[in-house]
Amino acid sequence: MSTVQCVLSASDDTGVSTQMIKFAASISKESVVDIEGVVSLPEKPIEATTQKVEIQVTKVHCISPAIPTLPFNLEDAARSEAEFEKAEQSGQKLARVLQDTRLNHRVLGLRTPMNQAIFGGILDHVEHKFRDYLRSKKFKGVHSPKIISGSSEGGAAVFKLLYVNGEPVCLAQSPQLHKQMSICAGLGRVFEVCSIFRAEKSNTHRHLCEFTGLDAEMEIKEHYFEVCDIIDGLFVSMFNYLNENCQLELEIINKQCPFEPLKYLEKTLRLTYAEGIEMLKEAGIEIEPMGDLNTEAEKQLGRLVKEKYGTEFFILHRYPLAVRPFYTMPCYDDPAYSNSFDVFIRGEEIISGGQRIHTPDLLRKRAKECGIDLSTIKSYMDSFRYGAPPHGGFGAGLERVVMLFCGLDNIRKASLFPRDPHRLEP
Ligand code: ATP
Ligand code: AMO
Repeated sequence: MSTVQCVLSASDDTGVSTQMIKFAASISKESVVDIEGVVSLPEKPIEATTQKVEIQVTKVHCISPAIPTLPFNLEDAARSEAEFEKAEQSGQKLARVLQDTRLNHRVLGLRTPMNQAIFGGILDHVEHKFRDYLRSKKFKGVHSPKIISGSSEGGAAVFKLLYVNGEPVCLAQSPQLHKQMSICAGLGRVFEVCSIFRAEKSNTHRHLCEFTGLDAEMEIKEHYFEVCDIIDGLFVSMFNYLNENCQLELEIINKQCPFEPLKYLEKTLRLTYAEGIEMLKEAGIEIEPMGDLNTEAEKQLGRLVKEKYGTEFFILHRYPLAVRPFYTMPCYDDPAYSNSFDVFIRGEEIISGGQRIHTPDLLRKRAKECGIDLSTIKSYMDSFRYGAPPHGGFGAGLERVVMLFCGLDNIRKASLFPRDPHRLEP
């Protein structure tokens, strides 16, 4: 969507009467109108629009009026923090539109230039590039079931419901099990873009209860770095594409929520988990070496990596096995570690992945050790009994990719109709 200034000047030349001007002035803000007119150059540049031209209106017809009093003013919803601060310093009081108010009236809130840039541009490009790149590497798009018999990731964050026959079932926390089963079925390389359901209990700036997963799975020949190579090529080309082709959208977002362009290398940096822990230790941040990184440690590591290597996008691999899901392949040389990785943007995780266990005995052993009820994943376990190739893959969250690439402070800004523990509407 773009904006253009429309001007009505009463004269015999334009055919515009004073009555028509009165009618136009009575049309409420945000109404849908049909305009006819002549495109012309304005006398001076117009700041509030995205067009350099204006329209000298000759006819105006209101197709669908908006209610006279809107829940909030769109100009207020589109202001940057800097504008508020400037106004406050000069003693002016501008109306702030709180996040809940914007989300309660999402259809209206989505009409701000920033939201149009995100939802009418960036998100769609990210999804398109994801599919496009993977197809160019011979991945096939698949769709797996979202109603499944058990939790696909372990843990408590699972939505439970009753199936048509009364049997308890779950909403898929990821396409993990079925994307692996697709590889067992001989599909070679698959990807899926789908809804993912997580019964997250606490409200954070980066967790949603429903989000869009960007998942891929592939046979590997020798090493999980083959998966990292795909991630590297995919995300670097995606970022290059966004920077080259979405300049207007990024400028619009930057105007309301200023951010520094993402720093990334043409060949993505890979660090081992142990190297990451060491960097944190040298900076005086003590982390249990075989434990998981907490949110603050991830942030600090992102800062240290940026300082040392000049990148805000990197892969941290060879995680301790104990902090990874049951399906993760232990390292061949040291089973306390795993052939797995997380990928970070600006010190926050956007991707998890790794090599998976493809031998039934080891898989059963790890599932038991992780407290998984084997009866809920029977058909998944059986898939590995008919011969299964070594394989690996990854999953990213679409909204997180957009949030972090654009430096947004909240994932809700990258979700069209967000679902969080307190929000089921609209
Ligand atoms: P992701 O969803 O990004 O894979 P995760 O949150 O599932 O991440 P964890 O490794 O479980 O991954 O957690 C990473 C950090 O996020 C930890 O510090 C954890 O405490 C925090 N965290 C995870 N889930 C939540 C939540 N729902 N609310 C608050 N903090 C959370
Ligand atoms: P994981 O649980 O780390 O891994 O999720 C993968 C990616 O999904 C995104 N994500 C979320 N986005 C928004 N709200 C949430 N609540 C949320 N939780 C996760 C993140 C995260 O990196 N099966 C594995 C992936 C794999 O190994 O292939 C998995 O689901 O961007």
